[in-house]
Amino acid sequence: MTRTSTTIDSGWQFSQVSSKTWPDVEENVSVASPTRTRTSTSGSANEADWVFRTTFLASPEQFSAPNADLLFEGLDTYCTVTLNGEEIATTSNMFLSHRVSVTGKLKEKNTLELRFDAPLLAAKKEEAENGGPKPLWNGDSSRLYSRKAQYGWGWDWGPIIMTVGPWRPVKLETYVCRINDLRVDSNLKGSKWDEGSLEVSNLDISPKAPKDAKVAYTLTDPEGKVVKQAMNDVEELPDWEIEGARGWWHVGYGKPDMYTLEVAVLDASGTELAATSQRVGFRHVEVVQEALAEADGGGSSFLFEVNGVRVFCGGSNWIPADNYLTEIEPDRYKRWVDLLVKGNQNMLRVWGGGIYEADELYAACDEAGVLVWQDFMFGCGLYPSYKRLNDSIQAEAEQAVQRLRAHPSVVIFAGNNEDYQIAEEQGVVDYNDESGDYMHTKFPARHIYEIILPGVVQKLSNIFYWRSSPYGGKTSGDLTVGDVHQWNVWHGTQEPWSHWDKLAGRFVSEFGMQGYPSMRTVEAWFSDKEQDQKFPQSRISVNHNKAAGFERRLELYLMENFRHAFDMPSYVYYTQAMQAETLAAAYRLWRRNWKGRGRELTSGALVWQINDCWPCVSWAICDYYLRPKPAFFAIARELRPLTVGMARKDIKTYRDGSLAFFETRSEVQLWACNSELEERTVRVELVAFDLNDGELDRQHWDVTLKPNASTEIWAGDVPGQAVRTSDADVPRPIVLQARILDGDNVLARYSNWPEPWKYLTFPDPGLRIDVDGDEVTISVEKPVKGLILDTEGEEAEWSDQALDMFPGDTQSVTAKGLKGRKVTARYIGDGSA
Ligand code: BMA
Repeated sequence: MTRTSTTIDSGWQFSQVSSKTWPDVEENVSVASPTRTRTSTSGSANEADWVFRTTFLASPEQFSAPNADLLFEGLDTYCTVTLNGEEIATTSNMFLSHRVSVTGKLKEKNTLELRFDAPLLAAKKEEAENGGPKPLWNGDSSRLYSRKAQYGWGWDWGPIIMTVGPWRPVKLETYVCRINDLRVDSNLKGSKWDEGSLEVSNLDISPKAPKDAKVAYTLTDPEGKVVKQAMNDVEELPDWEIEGARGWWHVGYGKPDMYTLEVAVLDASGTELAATSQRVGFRHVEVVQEALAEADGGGSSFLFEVNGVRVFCGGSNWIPADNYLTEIEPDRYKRWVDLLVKGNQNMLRVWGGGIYEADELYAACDEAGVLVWQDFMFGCGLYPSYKRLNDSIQAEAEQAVQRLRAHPSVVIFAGNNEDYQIAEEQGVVDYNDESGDYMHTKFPARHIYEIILPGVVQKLSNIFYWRSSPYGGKTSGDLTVGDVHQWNVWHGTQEPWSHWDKLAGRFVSEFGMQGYPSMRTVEAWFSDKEQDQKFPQSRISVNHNKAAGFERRLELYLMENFRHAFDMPSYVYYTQAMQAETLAAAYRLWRRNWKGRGRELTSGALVWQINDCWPCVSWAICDYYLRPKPAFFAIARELRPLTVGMARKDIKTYRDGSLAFFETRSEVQLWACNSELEERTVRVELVAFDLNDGELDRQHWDVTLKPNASTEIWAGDVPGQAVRTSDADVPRPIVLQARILDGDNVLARYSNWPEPWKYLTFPDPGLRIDVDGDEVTISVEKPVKGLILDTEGEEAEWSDQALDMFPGDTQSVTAKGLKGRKVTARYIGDGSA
């Protein structure tokens, strides 16, 4: 007897059936067609009902099969499903897949109809009937009552676009029996991390396999060679030890090797009835929270240890890659993960206001050795908790965990995004209440985050569960326990970026700074008729930034630091340079806090955000079209295995009890970071250069860098900088460059400039750019800050950007596709402002 699986993915016709008549209906075509048609919408589409209709043929074989199901992998969201005029399902959770038995209901020619209620109206009704509006950040409060991707209600980086439709495939499946669930736990241990174990603890066959059925298990190694095999009775589940197993190693520490487990259910005659396969990564992950010394600020660490290696997680937050999820071609996920790896990042946080992502994203992370932090889909709100909603969430969580636990990349589940933070803001959390009975408190969703979700994660996986991001300590903002979202740069107290060191947390799972996307992306906002709108304050430009108060915030950071121009290309340049500087400083200062075993004072920095869901201005470090902003490269430099860092502080000391008598010294601290597991002996060189007077000082240290830690190298006065005794004493414009050298080889470099740059008078730096095909060689006679390169016409793919240049230190970058064309350059002090 045969199994079949047919995807019903074409021929959908859809129409608006709302009783309301909206203007511009023509434009309001559906936004989630499975045919990947780019469609447009306006606000009113959120408030219309839609019907999707298709016909499909059932073959004689499918027709007579003992079991036939329609599998809806994702219906967005409030849907009534009708097959041949008979209602067969109603749905209200976009994150669930639905399997509906249609045995005996198929005809030769079948009509399948999906009627979607307007999501906004359905959510509002749900809200009205179950407790009414509750506090939230971003969007309409009805979203808290809806199991639909929350960002569709609009976010501070995305428009309001509430899609409807079958957003994942619809399939007709026929079978005798099928594998409904398979749980495989794998682990790695041993002094050489080469002893793997694999345990199958659940094989759910539905309907029950026939008597005398057998199950064949085959494990193959990464090259496809069979490592283990068994032919078992149905109840007999494999529990295997694999000597000499190749571990799944995270990026930077080895190969992310994966095995494949194939499972087939056979009847007594050996005919295959059902089969499945799963990739298996042997790895051991722990989230370590160890007490830290009081001298180090106390509290506890929050770090990931993979196969015995403690990891500083330098990575990004991820939002859905499109407002129209059906638009995302599978390869786009891989391209995003390739970018992440190119940026030397090792962790991706799938944020709770989006979706449990496509398998392709996790598969790409598995293949690349990228660690995934997975939120459950709740964000920025005081969510309700009541029976029907809880049941839906329970089912959603079970499906998500069953699907995602098979990915070695997934190392943590977090209950939500910022929901404890908002509860604290509202004064409704009582951390002394540990009764477990939360549904009737003012913070009912504790029932979801502390009872339902951990229950599911613990029952169905061995993955670590954390109740929220951020969470831990006295409040979710506690810098000494758990993770934090550090938004006191940009939001909050709007600190200067030089304060990142004081703002460090044990694990910073969010922080960010906005920057414009590439001018090429900006150009796409304006039609031919709208060219006069191409300035930062135009209505069209402002529409492309959804963050409240963005003008004030961008300008605050620009004004404090730059003399800047305001034409569009200049605004693109200056916001990009500012974003690059801000974010690189965070990674640099926080990685310094990774001081070795027992002193992991900061163990992670995940930038908000790597991607966009449409072409806009946001905190993203790469835009919607996957164009990296300069910040992407600046961060990549801070996450190389070897880096060197400096911090410069002015220290003012008063004497004689008077404010009139003081001394201001400029101190510099110098350190290096090494993420390799071996210590490394290198030369660190420090050069001081006065912008007006030339080189002042040059010194070096031969030092051994600790393995997988930062090493402090030197601290002292900025060479050549006099002590100032009056506020009228202008400090000399001394730029410092530190490099890690291995002979003539430059392993790392960093320039430290006197800030703010707005006070500096920039001399002509004697910038020289030589192009040879796709190779670009740059040299200067005087230091240059924030060099961003481009070319006219077709864009090139740059290997580096936002460079600081120093005399006597030529740098080369490649620009794929440049093909010898002329390079344009912008830098701070280039005369544009
Ligand atoms: C965060 C996120 C998002 C938001 C971002 C920028 O904390 O969780 O909700 O987009 O800040 O404001």
